[in-house]
Amino acid sequence: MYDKNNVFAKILRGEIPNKTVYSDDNVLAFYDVAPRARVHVLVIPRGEYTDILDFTKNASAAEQQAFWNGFRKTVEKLNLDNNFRTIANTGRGAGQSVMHFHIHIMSDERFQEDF
Ligand code: DGP
Repeated sequence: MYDKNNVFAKILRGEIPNKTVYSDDNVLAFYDVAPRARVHVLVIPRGEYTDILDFTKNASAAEQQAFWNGFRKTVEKLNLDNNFRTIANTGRGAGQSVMHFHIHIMSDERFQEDF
């Protein structure tokens, strides 16, 4: 069940401010409030999906295509020189704390050294 009061739903409604990187009719990308890399951005669909499984099962093909277009445009705007990591935590057991589907984009020079 999607909770309309999760923080990303509030961000989408403009009830919580965000530092936007990219926005269109289907997608919002904004800086993570607690960055764990030099660049740490979250990309979310505007539709109400709890996680990547919900999104890939229930979003229309058009929504899914629009999401990945927004994802790519976000990466291009960030000028990461094709060096970045994507993470989609799924389920509380894997560390998902906000139950609105989101992809982390993280980039940091120290990623060369570790996993
Ligand atoms: P996850 O653990 O995968 O569910 O990631 C949720 C991320 O959301 C976490 O890195 C912190 C970030 N976050 C939580 N609340 C806010 C907020 O109000 N604003 C922003 N910009 N990020 C938030």
